[in-house]
Amino acid sequence: MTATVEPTSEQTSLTVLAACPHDCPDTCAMVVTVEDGVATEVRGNREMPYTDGGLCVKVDNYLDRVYSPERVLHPMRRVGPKGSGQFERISWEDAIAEIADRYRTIIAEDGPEAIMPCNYLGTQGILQGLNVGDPFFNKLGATVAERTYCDSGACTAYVMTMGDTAGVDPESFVHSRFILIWAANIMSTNLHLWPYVAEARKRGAKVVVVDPVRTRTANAADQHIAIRPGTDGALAMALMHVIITEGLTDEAYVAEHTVGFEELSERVQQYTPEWASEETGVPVEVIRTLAREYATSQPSVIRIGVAVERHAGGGQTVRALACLPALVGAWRNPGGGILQLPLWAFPVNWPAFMHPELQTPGTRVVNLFQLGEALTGGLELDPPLKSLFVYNSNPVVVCPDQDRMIAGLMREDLFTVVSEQFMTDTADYADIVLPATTQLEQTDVNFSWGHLYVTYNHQAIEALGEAVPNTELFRRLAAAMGFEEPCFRRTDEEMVAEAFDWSAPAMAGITIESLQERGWQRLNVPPADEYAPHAEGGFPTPSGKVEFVSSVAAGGNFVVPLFRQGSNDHQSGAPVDPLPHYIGPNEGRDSELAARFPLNLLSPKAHAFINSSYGNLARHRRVQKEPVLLINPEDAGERDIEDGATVRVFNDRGAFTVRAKVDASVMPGVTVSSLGHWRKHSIDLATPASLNPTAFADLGNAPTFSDTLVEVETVADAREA
Ligand SMILES: Nc1nc2c(c(=O)[nH]1)N[C@H]1C(S)=C(S)[C@@H](COP(=O)(O)OP(=O)(O)OC[C@H]3O[C@@H](n4cnc5c(=O)[nH]c(N)nc54)[C@H](O)[C@@H]3O)O[C@H]1N2
Ligand SMILES: Nc1nc2c(c(=O)[nH]1)N[C@H]1C(S)=C(S)[C@@H](COP(=O)(O)OP(=O)(O)OC[C@H]3O[C@@H](n4cnc5c(=O)[nH]c(N)nc54)[C@H](O)[C@@H]3O)O[C@H]1N2
Ligand SMILES: [Mo]
Repeated sequence: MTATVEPTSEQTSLTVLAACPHDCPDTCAMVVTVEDGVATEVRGNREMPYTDGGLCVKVDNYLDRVYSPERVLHPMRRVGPKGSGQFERISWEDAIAEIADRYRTIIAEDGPEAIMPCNYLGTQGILQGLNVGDPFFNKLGATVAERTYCDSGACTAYVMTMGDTAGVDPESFVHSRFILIWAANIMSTNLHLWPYVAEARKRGAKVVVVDPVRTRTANAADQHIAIRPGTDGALAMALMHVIITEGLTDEAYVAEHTVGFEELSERVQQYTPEWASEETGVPVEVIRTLAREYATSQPSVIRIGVAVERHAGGGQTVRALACLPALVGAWRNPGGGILQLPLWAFPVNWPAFMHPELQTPGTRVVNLFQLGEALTGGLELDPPLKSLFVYNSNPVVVCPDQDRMIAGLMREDLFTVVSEQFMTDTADYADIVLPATTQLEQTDVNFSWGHLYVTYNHQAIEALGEAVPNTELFRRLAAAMGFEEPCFRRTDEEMVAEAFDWSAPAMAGITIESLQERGWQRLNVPPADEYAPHAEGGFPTPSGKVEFVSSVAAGGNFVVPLFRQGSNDHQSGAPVDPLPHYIGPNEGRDSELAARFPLNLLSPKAHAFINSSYGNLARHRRVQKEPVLLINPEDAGERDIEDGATVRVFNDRGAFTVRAKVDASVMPGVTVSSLGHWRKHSIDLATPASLNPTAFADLGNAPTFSDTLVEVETVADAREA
């Protein structure tokens, strides 16, 4: 297999090693066939053990994306009213000159903080991903975008408890005797983990899923525990209560490798299974049995999904879950412990990509969840925001508070630039649209947040039209702004060389050349069959132990720098109780709000989209089908909602209209409408984001998407009228 970078005219057919660009734990190794400069096939690389030649329903059809007639291929300037989608083609020179001119004027009149980037993980490689614009915006002095969409709260909680350890190698799941999948729909969102879970089951493991919804994953498991959204912390605390009061702890492991067991024992007294049952809706006996089986079936493993953090007490829930494996000594053997995101195993050279030293200390920080408020005067901002630069993200669909976001984007005095592959719901509101390449047209190197392999993505084809990679976009912008630092002139090849600390122990045996040659390489860690990273403790916390009483928590709340353009000088520092505890949902069922809005709305990931990406492509939309609202027959009956009826889902923040799907797979009190469908395809120009709150969870400024109370009513369908 050749790992060729540039197809040449003499070669008519070649294979190029690539890697999936998406924000997904699987980070698949891919092989691209290129004939006469045109990519004709994208498939999984069979040589890579973890992803094993498989792709998913999204990326199997990646060529639909690359060669879509809807690709944005040239810079464009808005000619119609904002949001009308009317643009004219302009040159790159004119686009860059216009941006630089507007920036100079805004900086002169209002200061650089009137400009703000808005980005996330449309592409997640080290070169083209989360941090690609950070040096530029840090140097510009722009408002710092705090981007805590995903796992920020869980990371804070996890680091507070166990430090930045990778946790359990997913490939050692085959050795687990008890697999507890908590708020993760693996069959849709982490497909390549499932074979390891299935193999463990074949060897006798029990698989339990904790989710308000009987998902595909829950269906495939041995047991599904339906839990009220946002009450996971109560269940986790009660599990510790049972384990400690029934003497099911691993006393020696606790004594040697943990801190604060006595305090924890005292703390969990109040969290009885009876109390937790009231809170969570899970029967008392189910809680007791789960605790006993989890503790005594060693090695046991917990796989936590990102969804566990998306409510008011999400951080403390992860704190509690992270304590459990140490309590029962699960870490002693391969396949025991917890898996959140093994990102920490990769010695990524983050400072070389974020350049935090270019940031002026004290620069204002605005969290992206508050962007709608920030753009419409709801936040007291001086200077107000005058320009937004969106790349790698589609905030209209993925950010809460959609109605205010749209109102903000409609502002005549807001200069909005969007770098995109497609005319998304956000790009429609741009003043300038810039064309971005897809993964086949760019170079990248990837860590993974779901396995322990580094992957390399060779550019397979020439860029289509005038599309450029994000790295090139920021080189052009930096040159136009006269930024002289060497980091703004680096080539992609130089960036690859800076991607990792190649001398770190985890990179032993991995060089740029070997990686380019093979396309993937496992980090230098023990084979999965022998890998028990914390059998002898050695946690990267200040004490070197699992901290039930967290010394880091005692220092207050914080956001991991990765999520904040590298800056570390804006930590909120709000005091945090150093012992795990239960925080119920903001929008709880006993609240005054619940009297008006008695149902909870979840907006989990769609099977055939990746966040809102692919939400425009015909084949993916056919697989995903039209957006629906899942509602339990009991709740539907009370509201005279029939299957297939058009319903309006609403709360004080907004409303959207969809078809109802009456479905007992969701528990009573819960409704579900997947993330990712585009606003412009909806019945009345709104998606679940119009109902989602901007409130932060308890730790790491995480979102509270699952903490959304709504009411549902039938309406006459405008489209049928
Ligand atoms: N097909 C597909 N795969 C993806 C993505 C995608 O969009 N589509 N996105 C990728 C990204 S960015 C991420 S972060 C991961 C996320 O992957 P997951 O963590 O699996 O994310 P979700 O699908 O949002 O939520 C998983 C489950 O959590 C449940 N849930 C929601 N709220 C609660 C709660 O309060 N308690 C409990 N116990 N369960 C709850 C939902 O019902 C859902 O079944 O997936 C990645 N993979
Ligand atoms: N209601 C609700 N909201 C959620 C969530 C939820 O569960 N429920 N999940 C949250 C989570 S976990 C996440 S991770 C976020 C995801 O939020 P985002 O990272 O914003 O994800 P996408 O919606 O896929 O938008 C990415 C955009 O980047 C573009 N893009 C892709 N590659 C490139 C590139 O190389 N260059 C440029 N310039 N653009 C590119 C794509 O075309 C796409 O439009 O959403 C969050 N929002
Ligand atoms: Mo995510």
